[in-house]
Amino acid sequence: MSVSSALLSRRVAGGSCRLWCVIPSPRPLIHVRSASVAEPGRRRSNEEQLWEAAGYLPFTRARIGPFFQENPVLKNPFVEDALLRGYLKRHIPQEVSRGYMFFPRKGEVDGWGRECEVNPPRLVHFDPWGRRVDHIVTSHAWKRMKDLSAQEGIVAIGYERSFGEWSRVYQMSKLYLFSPSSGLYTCPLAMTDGAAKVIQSLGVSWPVEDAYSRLTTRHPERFWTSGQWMTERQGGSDVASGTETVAVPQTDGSYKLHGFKWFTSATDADMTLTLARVQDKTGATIPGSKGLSLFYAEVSRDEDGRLRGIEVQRLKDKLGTRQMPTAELLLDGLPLSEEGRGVSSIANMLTITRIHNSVSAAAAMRRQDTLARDYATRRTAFGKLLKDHPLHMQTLARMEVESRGAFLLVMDVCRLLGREESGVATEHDAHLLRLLTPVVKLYTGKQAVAVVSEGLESFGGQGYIEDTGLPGILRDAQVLSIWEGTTNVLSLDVLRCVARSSGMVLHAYFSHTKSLLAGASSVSSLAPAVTAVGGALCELEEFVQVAATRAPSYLELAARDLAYSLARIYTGALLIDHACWKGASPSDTYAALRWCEQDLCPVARNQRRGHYDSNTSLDAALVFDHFLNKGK
Ligand code: UCC
Repeated sequence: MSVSSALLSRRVAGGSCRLWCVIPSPRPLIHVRSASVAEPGRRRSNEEQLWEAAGYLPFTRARIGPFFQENPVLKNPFVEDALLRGYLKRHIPQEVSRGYMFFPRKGEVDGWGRECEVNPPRLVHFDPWGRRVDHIVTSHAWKRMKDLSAQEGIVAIGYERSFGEWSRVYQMSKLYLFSPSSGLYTCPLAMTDGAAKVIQSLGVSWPVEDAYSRLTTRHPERFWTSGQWMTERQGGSDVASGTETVAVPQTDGSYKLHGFKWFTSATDADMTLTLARVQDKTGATIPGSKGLSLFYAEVSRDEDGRLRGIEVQRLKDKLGTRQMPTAELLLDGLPLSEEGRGVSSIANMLTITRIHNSVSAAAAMRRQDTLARDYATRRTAFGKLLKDHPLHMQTLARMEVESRGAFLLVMDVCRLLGREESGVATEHDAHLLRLLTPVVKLYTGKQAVAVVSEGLESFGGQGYIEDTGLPGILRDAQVLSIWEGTTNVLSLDVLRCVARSSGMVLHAYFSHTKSLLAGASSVSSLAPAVTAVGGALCELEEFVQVAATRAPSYLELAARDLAYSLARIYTGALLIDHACWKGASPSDTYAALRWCEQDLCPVARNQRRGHYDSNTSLDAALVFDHFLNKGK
């Protein structure tokens, strides 16, 4: 059989031009490609002419061939998410029947989200006549996101409380669906929700009363977003000593604010909550946390279009979240109306924004899983679809387990928040909420980066191509472990709440986790998972007993591992509990089993290895090794 007839028979049999690559070719592929730029005057061989006439050289004469990889398709995220639907059905069945109301304009919204990414905000410092105006120009899509957020009640639902103690779960489920399509509009929404919570908890009075109604309205024309201006040049973590901004009392009882806010997200907000130190008559301020007060300020412009009391120095050039304006602001006489209680007052906002952050983290993982799963049904490699490669499925299944765990952990914290806000929380619930807020934020922030990165890889090279929209998901995920407290700062917050509650938060944790396990004690299919979580809980209790006898530095070194252990054990218990529900699927059981196979209690493991005893100097020596060995 001649080469060309062999090719013909293979082509007919395979029906795909990809087969050209795997059969012996008379010429290397590169020669075939170069035929489209044939050397002048060179006659094509008879063989080449024959192949071309038969149409078997797809890459000749600048033709790029007929094959195009199918892109992943985003279907209805609510319908596609079995765990979300199951969770809502279990807890708020009436909402499931209205489930399709989540995202009536899904495809359209996704397009706006993309537009926010490709048309990022820009800063116009001067008007055409040279006057300083500092306009932050945002895309049309960004403004539409604001209207949509109001209409869908993404903040309002948390305050309307139509679903009683489940209102936060309902609100955050909507946010979870909206977040990956929102073009980062979830950031201003997080701060808006946090500001509403602070105003409500401090007691509403004029002019904050009007602001509160605007933050929580469903009417786009009245809806306001809020900023949270905390971070100054000395850093975002150590707010207590890093805040230089001063508030100068005015004769009418208000204040003027002077300072430099170094990292203000969603700078196009209508109002903000911010921290400053009140100056006394001599101009002195009190240092540290005790000297900080919380202020409310409206962001407005004078008749010349100039921001009142604010100069926008520049927009930040960030790794991701470019859809959202983050600026450096010089506050020079910003009028303020209310004085509060500083850090402890803004802590309510931190709780809310940290929960929002966690919802966005779980949502980013889910979005990546959904896209990767769809792609696996479209992409063929090594002769079969990706979904038919067990190793690829194992990878996606591991991502799925992480995403499911994150979702249940996040929703459980939302459940606790809802209980607290609707007045049905026990003291035990309140302790659990305080402990789990930093835990869920720090753990899901890290998980999101890992899962989204893995998901990107599952697209091969296409995952690295900017206009697929996939790289942006990874860039945006990276902020989740940084914003609203880094992993270590939040680990220390875990220690703070353990200390301030004299251990009561841990007591609530142990008893609730045990009660979750108790419900599964007779379910044989879950036995390995129940044994693993039960064993890890015992290890954790032993760790706590030992740590309580040690110096604070011991616990500080263990803080991150402790937080991870709290997250993994509790999430394992939640997965087990969900798998015991009568509507659960075999996949729910499998997810619980897989989750519980990991090291659930790293703090016990590292304690046994002596990691918290005396190795701080060894850690430092390792990190600075090149300095110490210099000149040797
Ligand atoms: O601004 C930023 C960008 C906003 C973007 C938001 C969008 C996110 C959503 C995205 C979705 C896609 S980023 C700013 C980031 N900065 C932070 O998050 C701050 C990180 N640092 C901390 O969390 C620190 O631990 C501090 C600032 C809280 C530490 O301050 P202090 O003053 O040193 O802390 P103290 O002295 O321990 O606590 C002072 C008071 C105490 O109450 P009182 O005075 O009543 O005894 C504490 O119990 O504050 C209370 N407190 C808390 N209460 C401290 N932390 C908390 C807490 N987490 N919950 C409740």
